[in-house]
This record gives sequence, structure tokens and C-alpha cells, in this order.
Amino acid sequence: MERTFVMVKPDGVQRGLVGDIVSRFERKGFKLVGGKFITISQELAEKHYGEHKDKPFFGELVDFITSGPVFAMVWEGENVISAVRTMMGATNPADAAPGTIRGDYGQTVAMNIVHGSDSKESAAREIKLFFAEDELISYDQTISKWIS
Ligand code: RTP
Ligand code: MG
Repeated sequence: MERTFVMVKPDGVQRGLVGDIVSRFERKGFKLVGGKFITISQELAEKHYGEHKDKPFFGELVDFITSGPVFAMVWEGENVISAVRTMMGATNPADAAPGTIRGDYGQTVAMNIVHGSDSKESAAREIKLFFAEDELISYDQTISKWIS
């Protein structure tokens, strides 16, 4: 079963959107297998966003993601990686469709509320970066058999 890394960014936490975001993925039928409330270090931020290190916005991005606590999660389900990206909406909230998280709540690309892994490779890398193996919980969830 596929897993993905999702994070409510500092703006989402400050605005009290953690519950809404968790609820969207729960109601979709995905299974929460890990979660923690943390403040990201400079080092972890630079690793997490390493693919953007040569971009002009890299410094601003690292400053923002380390500026306050985030809620980091791992979600499991059928095609969960692409489904979460669809539910998040476009990177720039100005282009994100209504009904998506960024479309409903975001205004600017710098503060776009939520992160989700963009591929199987990113998901594997990011889950490992943020969670130890024993922090990911395997459990039976009977709802699963009615969903996929
Ligand atoms: P994320 O990694 O945070 O889930 O976002 P994403 O995949 O939708 O977008 P990505 O291309 O990976 O960019 C990472 C984050 O960098 C900020 N950004 N700023 N100023 C700009 O033009 C610009 N472009 C990207 C955004 O906050 C984006 O989420
Ligand atoms: Mg990205």
C-alpha cells in the first residue's frame, strides 16, 4: 500500500487549519500511520527542500518552514501520493482550484499551507527524513475494506 509524507506548514498551524486538513484526508478514506508536531531545524529544512537549493526563493523557503511548528504526517492508501497532491491544489494558491486546500485557504505561493510528496521517490525519502521506522504505526482499520 502506498504511503506519502504530508506536512501542515507553519502558516497552516498558526491559522488553526491542522484539524481541517487532517479531516479532509480522513474523510477521503486514507489512513494516518504517523504524525508529530515539530519545529524543523535549519539542517532538516535544507535537506527536505534540497532539490530547490539553487532556486532564488530557497533562503525564503527555508526561513519560512523553520519559522514555527509544523504538523508532519504519513498517510497511507491507494494512489495516496497523487491524490494528496490533487487535494492540496496547485503550488500557487492563486492558481489552485476551489475545493482544494490551497484553493480554499491560500493567497501566496510563499505561504501555501501544506506540503505533500510529489513522487514515490520523494515520499520514500521524506518519510525517512522525518520519521523513524518505529514511529510509523501498523494497525487494522476496518473502514479500509469498504474503500478500496
Ligand atoms: P511543496 O514541496 O512545499 O509541497 O510544494 P510544491 O511541491 O507544490 O512546490 P515546489 O515546486 O516543490 O516548491 C516548494 C515550495 O517553494 C515555494 N515556492 N516559491 N517564489 C516562488 O516562485 C516559489 N516557487 C515555489 C512554495 O512555497 C512551494 O510550496
Ligand atoms: Mg515540492
